[in-house]
Amino acid sequence: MHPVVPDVRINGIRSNTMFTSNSRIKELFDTPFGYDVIETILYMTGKDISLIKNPIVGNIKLGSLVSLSKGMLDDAFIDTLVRILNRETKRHECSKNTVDQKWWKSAVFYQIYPRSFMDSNGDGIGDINGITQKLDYLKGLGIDAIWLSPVYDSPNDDNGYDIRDYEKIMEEFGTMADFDRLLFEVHRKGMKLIMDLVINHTSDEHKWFKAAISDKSSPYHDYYILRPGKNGTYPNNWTSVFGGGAWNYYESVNEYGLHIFSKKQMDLNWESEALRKELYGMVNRWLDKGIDGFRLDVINLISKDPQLPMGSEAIASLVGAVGYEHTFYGPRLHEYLKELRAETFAVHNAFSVGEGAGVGMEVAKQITAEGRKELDEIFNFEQLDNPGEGRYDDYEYDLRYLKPLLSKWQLEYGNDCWPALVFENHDNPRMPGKVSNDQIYRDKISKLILTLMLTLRGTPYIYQGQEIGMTNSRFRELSDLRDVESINKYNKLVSLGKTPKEAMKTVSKGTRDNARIPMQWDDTDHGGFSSSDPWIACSPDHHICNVLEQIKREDSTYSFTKALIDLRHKNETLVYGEYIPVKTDNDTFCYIRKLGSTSFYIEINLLGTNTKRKKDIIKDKYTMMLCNYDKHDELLRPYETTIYLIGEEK
Ligand code: TEU
Ligand code: CA
Repeated sequence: MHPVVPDVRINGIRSNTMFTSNSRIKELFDTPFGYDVIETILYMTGKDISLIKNPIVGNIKLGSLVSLSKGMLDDAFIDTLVRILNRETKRHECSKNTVDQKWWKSAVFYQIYPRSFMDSNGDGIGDINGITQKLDYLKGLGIDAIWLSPVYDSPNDDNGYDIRDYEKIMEEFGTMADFDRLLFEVHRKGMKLIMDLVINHTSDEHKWFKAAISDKSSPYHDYYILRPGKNGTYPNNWTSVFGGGAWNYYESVNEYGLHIFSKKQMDLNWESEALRKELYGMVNRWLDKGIDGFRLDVINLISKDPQLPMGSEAIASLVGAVGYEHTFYGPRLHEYLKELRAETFAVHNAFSVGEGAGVGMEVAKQITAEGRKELDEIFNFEQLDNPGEGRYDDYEYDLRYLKPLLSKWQLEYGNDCWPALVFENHDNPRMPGKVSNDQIYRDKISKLILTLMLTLRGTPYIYQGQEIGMTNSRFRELSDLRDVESINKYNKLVSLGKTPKEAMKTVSKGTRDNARIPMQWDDTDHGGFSSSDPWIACSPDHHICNVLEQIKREDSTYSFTKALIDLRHKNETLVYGEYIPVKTDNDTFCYIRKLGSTSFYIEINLLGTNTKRKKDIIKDKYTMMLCNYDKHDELLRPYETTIYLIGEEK
């Protein structure tokens, strides 16, 4: 059982570890969650830490925030905050020991979204044999490990993130024999393969769910979060991340089932030990096949507060879904992660990277610090949008925000935690399109982002197409969209009074389909992806941006990526070296990576205008290793990124 929060007041004195509404703002700093919340607020509002250090602010009692916020926050909010603060009351103390070397720390990962990568049989849908055909391409680029988005049997309400059968391959993607061959070939070529593990929810077509709603006394009933209504309506006010309420009604049992994502993605009840055992068995069967690990989908959501308390509207206006505060860092999350690891990954020495949307750095430490034996790495997504903006918002991404954010993770994440470096994935529009629609800078920006990923400390996850600088598409009408989340979003906007054109403008910008258009292999009709019409339209952009053309061209994004990977492979300094920030103005991001007597200097212009170089580049001492311009210049040019090896002065 999870620990029960003990009485928080002993003889009227606050015990060392427990929080109440009488705790003061400055005390939040002691806890991982409190620290993250304060950091996020400061980051979003552009304020710095001195605000909290100010005794007037620091001494404010949490309970007083209700009246101070003029109705923005309520007692329930403070109550929830206190509850989460008490979950882990001490921040993790990072180790300063030398970093423990692991294959996944030095590996360059590549994410494949199978539906859009390569279609081998001409039905317009990417498949497993298509991936196998392209392994030499990946090997040629220098990729060490592949993360495969879900390939399990699924009705595809959310493109495979709604699993119907964990132990079967989706028919459209091929067979288990195809998968085995892929795994064999990946290993034969000296690469690793990790799979996506979606164990927060299953499809409503999964046999467990069907049994669960057929009969309340079925042993599977307890596998899901099925509850009777309250006062003639839903069990609580939670909403789905994909829009609308989070509950479906099932007449057969006269109960409601929880779904944080689509109506067909039913949340599993991790409180059930039988369910957990069942999941571990399945995970172990995959690991027995020899796969090298997993990327764990929305893994921070698996523990829900079992009371299912009402969600705060105030929080919902910030995070997008009502009730998220009761699910994103639940009471038993750490316990479940430890158990999952011990029962599965630890037995097979397998790698685990979790997806942790909304998880800040301090909570991330609790999840990934080596000694705690939970996960190896966690994805956080703060870098994907500017503070206060979301992917549907109409704004131009300002790269300058990256510097304080990335620097913080580089300097403070500790030697017993290892960052994951992600800028693109199947859930977000592409970076070059976000920063600037100006074609002249597209390749500079792509190369800039890749430089960050391959020269900062952490494991880089390149998303398919990122290596050629693929960009966002245009979706003109509803029928162009495929993603359930954006279709819901469109319908909601129209129901709120937007014209179809206005709604499409917003949705087209932020839709996840931007990242899901077919991989651009060449400039033929379907971009070399398929011999027939693909399941989602290709972008005409494949005529100017494709693998075939870029492989041949020395100054292409592809060639740059390959050279970057090669540089990293040949220089441990870029993997394990110390990160040393170089103090400059906000418009440039410069740092050194140093290991033993080897140092690299990385110089990046975050703006689309010329500026002065920030350091004297002594000719004899600095050897230019890579640059996104063809020759060196006195000025640091728009979005320029240059990597130098620093040697002894000659
Ligand atoms: O994503 C979860 C997640 O938090 C997102 O980034 C999500 O796509 C976004 O918030 C929606 O508004 C994971 C998968 O990566 C995503 O493709 C799935 O749809 C989702 O989980 C549900 O399985
Ligand atoms: Ca196919």
